[in-house]
Amino acid sequence: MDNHCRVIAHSNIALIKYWGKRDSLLNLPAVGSISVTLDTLFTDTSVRFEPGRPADSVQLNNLQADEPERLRVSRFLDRIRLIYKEITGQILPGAEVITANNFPTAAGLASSASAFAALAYAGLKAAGLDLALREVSILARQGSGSAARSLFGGFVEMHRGQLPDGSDAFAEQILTETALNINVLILVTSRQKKKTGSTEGMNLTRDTSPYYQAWSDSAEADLAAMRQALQDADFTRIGHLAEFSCLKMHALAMSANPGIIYWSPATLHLLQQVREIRASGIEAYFTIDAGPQVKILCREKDAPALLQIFQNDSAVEEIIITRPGPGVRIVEP
Ligand code: 2P0
Repeated sequence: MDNHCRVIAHSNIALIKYWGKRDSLLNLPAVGSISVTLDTLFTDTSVRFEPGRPADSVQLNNLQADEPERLRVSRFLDRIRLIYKEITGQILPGAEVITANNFPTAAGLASSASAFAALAYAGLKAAGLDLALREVSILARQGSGSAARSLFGGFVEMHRGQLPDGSDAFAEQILTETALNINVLILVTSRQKKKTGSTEGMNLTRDTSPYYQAWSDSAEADLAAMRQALQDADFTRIGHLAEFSCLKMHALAMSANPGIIYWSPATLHLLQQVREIRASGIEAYFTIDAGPQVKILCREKDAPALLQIFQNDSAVEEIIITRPGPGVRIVEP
């Protein structure tokens, strides 16, 4: 067995948002989602199963991971150990995991998406298991819902699925990374860790929001509309649908009890800026994940003008320019 594998997986941002779980144990989403994989943001992860190693060790961003982080990785590797045992009848030893993000962790830049996509792919390969990407996405989903999408490049749909075992809750590519000439500008407003994690926020929303049923009931229509807009390469419709889904998700989170507010004053200021810029003729649209950063969708040709505007905005700490990026890949055998 070649017991080592190092991979890179890119982050993604949802255009049609995932929020809520139909099963917490298997981490099955209550709604499907559609995302774009981002070329600039990635996680680089190496997994080495070492005979005789009793426990997994995890290094995260050049530091020893704290115990909750180590446990989350180790529990995920246990899922790979289970698959390995089912297929080979043998036991996989402990692993050394070395992983690093090239962007701020846990500040609404979807670090868990690229992290668990990379861990799933590297872990399976290191174990010598050659699963189809659809199967890898089912595994990655169990680490983090958005991770299933990060295995694929370009525009990706995650299916909610109907089956209780989650075998139909997988992700797949809808359009390649070269299909549309768009940029996603990430306006970083804060590098602090968010207060309410996504899992916690989703569970609270499901348990307390009076709007939760309406959110679930209307998801399929949003997904169908975005699928069609992507097929038509209709940037205007893609942008409007992305803003709609983003505001709907945040309104849902705010309607939990106590309400979850991921925005800062800088976030709201930037949303208003985007709409003003749009009114002035540059087609820009916003989306926001579970954090205060604002992501702007624009046509490639408009990115320089938008950069100029936001570089001079004191609400913006940093701007990361991204475009649709590739799927997971091995960087070292
Ligand atoms: C998304 N987010 O579709 C939504 C929109 C954030 C806002 O998926 O609980 O870390 O690990 O499955 O994937 C972030 O949540 O949540 C997320 P878990 P995840 O991208």
